Amino acid sequence: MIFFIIGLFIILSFFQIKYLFHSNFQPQISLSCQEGELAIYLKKLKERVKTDLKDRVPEEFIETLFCSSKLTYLPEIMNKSLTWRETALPYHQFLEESRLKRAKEFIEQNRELLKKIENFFDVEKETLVAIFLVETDLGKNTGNYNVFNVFLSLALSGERELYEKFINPPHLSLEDELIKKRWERRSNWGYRELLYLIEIAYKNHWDPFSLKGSIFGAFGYPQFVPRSYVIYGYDWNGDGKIDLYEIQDALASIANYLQKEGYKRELSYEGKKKIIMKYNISEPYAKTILAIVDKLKNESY
Ligand SMILES: [Ca+2]
Repeated sequence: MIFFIIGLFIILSFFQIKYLFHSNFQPQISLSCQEGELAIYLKKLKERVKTDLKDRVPEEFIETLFCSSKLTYLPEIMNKSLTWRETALPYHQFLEESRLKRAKEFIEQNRELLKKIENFFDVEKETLVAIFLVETDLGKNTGNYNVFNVFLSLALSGERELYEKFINPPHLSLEDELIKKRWERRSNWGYRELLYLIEIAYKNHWDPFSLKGSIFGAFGYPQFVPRSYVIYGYDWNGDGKIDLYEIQDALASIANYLQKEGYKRELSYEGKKKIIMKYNISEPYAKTILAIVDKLKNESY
């Protein structure tokens, strides 16, 4: 009997450890440019960034960033990036009456501003507010991940040795060609976004470590990644800065994004869906946005 209990305990412990490792265990590894096993990878990345941002960002700025005490390697980001399934997200919650009511109130409170933006970009105010609602719950939830460390981590996870040491669950082996391709794409993307972020931070005098966002580095009310900030960010209030945490700039930036991708008020349902999927490449997302638009236009709360 005693052996049975010990055996059971061992089996349970094993499952618990396994569960913790795969589901909740999210290591954060502090990085130092001076010492530690990751210093060599950090240095390599820093030199690559310096080369790619030559003549655009001074080397001293990059040196300071890559020696910050806030640098952290988050292996979970690459892991999540490889397994993310947008279709599994509970978008239906955004069609709950209480949320729609708040969206409607938001339209009432900002009617004049929304109307001006709508006419200027030819994007309905309901579409702007629907995106604002789904992305950040009307600005309530803009994410808690350190955006700089998110892109730094994706770039570092592109080092095969680091991937195999810190991530590498059996179902995401780089021996699998499809996984390998996705891994390369995701780390290259993270690296490019890191470059954009460093350049934006330098030009705008931001501390990039103060920027918080989603697990994949989307920040501000519209949840833009740094590249989107550069291409679609819009200074609506004319203070010389594009501030995605400021309501006027944020709404105009969403409108500018959609317009630049071809959105027009007169487009068909399918036409609009296609453009919204350029904002977020997910059909359930686009359908949810359009369902919210329909309710905001046609129902009173
Ligand atoms: Ca502004």
